[in-house]
Amino acid sequence: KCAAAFLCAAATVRGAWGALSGGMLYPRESPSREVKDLSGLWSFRADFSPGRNAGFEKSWFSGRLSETGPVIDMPVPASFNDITQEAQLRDFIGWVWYDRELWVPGRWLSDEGLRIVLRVGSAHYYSIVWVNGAKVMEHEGGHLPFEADVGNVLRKNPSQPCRITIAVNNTLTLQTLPPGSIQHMDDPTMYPPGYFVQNINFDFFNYAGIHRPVLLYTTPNVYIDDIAVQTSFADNIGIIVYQVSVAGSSEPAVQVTLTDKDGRCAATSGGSSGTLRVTDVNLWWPYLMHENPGYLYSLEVRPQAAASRPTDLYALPVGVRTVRVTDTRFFINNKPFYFHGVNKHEDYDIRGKGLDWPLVVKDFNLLKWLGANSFRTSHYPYAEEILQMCDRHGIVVIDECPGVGIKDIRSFGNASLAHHLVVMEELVRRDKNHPSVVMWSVANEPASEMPPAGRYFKELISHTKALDPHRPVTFVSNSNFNRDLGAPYVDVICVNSYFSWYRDPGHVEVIPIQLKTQFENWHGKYQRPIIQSEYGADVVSGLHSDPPMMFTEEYQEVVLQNYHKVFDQKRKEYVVGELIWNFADFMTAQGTLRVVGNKKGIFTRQRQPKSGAFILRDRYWRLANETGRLPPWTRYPCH
Ligand code: GCB
Repeated sequence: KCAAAFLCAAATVRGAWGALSGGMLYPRESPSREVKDLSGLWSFRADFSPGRNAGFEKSWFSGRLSETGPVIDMPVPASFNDITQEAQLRDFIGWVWYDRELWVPGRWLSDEGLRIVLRVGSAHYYSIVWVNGAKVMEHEGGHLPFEADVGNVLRKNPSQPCRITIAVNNTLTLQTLPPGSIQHMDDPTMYPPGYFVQNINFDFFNYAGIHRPVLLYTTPNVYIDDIAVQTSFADNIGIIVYQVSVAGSSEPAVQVTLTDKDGRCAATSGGSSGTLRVTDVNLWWPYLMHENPGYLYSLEVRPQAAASRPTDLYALPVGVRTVRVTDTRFFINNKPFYFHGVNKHEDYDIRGKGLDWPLVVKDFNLLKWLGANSFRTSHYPYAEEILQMCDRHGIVVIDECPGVGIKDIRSFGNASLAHHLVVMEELVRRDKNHPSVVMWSVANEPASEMPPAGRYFKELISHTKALDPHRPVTFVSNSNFNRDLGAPYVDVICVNSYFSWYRDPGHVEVIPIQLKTQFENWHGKYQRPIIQSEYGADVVSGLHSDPPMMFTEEYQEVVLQNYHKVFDQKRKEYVVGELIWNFADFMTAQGTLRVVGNKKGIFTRQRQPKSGAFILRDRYWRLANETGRLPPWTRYPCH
């Protein structure tokens, strides 16, 4: 099989799974750390050879990419799929190659006391990285960062520019997250020789490439490798339990200072672990729950190196808040919290899933306009920069891993579980200190009624709780409540349903009875709080019909209103949240059910509101005014 070779190439480089080493602190500048952002234009070539293996056979990494064949300009960060006019590249499966050259500052190279770290914010899906032709790292999985100390490689050739080569393969297998499979079409009367497609079980375009910034950054050789904080409070005293791991020294003394928003010292401590107490603490509150949401302190950590060596400094933003779940309520800071929010995607015209600041800021402005206090990172971890915005603006996050489309029984085996556990470790390692993250979601709509799902989710959820005992864990279900083998292990039931859409299309009148039955069944059986984690209807923006018909703006409105009636009854009992599917229209694979993508957005893909957005806006501000104790001047519509 022609395409088998490139799968083998992916298989031979696999093996990076295993114990995680080191922390994954977000690269921040400080007096001891410099950051060089390599965003911009890289050279690019997709390997269209039949086996997709020419790059390895001909060692494309050993010189400039432009020396081994034609290259095009490719922006980083961005998905490569929509950058050119070629359908072949849009739908490409296999290895793509990026490279660029840069000069590393001379003082970085001459200072042997510095580490120089190369970090990729995320690349989809399997990546191999070379510096000046020497392999420095491999990573399996999109949506999460990976890095390596490249100081030694760079110092071998200080007078030459440095060349970074990154090969990325978007092939999915039954053991990857998300899973996928390659199907070969062997009938020569129907398909050309070597024809194959990649099948996926998820409803968003499988964008690929280098999706987040590539950075070079420095730290001293004795450096802060990781910090973990756990917060709580008693009366007006905030309590921050911290743990610092310092690398490069066997017994470092550590000095910790907490400063408030105005830069005033709020508490100090010494030692690599300890407890800080803050009097008259400003708690971290969600947007619309308090007049001063998203309050962040800064935890400045300094290990004491030998007098002759430079001292590292890392400043971690810290929000003091608690999260707690009972069988009917979700509490933040001991107050009942109701999620009135959205599901999102990292998705936009041209750049696909590439991090894009104008889009990020526009989306936060729209969330605030809408009165949304939360979102789920459906269906994979979002950029750290987005979570930092959530921390600062008080937007609450359900942080989901890329466990989407687990539908094949072969994806519940030991290899899949082992990889899923590593991905959860990577996710918790990256996001554990974000006050905005209040719950982990380990999967979306897996086939959780299949026999192996019981053991799979039991292990996955208990492992996640062991990684982080302080946050609830869920997965998002659309299985039958009675046959869901994972539900017994979750802290909060998250359920998706599309009444009057996929079932009973056109019959909005069935929504109230079916939704009420859904809630009563799930709560009756599991005695857990419930979030309606998806509901909605597709709208082709600008289509109208009265009485409403599917795909018109009026139909989305009336679907929403029917759901809302039942939410209002059940939120008095045990429903703790509602998240619309979806915040904005987004691209999907082509198919008979999709009109240039999924149109269930309340905003178009270009972020213009459909009429459903105004229904939701009225509702969310009403909910906020009811539950949030807002001062009058912040209330809609004056906001
Ligand atoms: C779902 C999925 C989501 C889809 C959505 C839909 O249940 O979780 O990924 O996009 O339904 O619109 O079909």
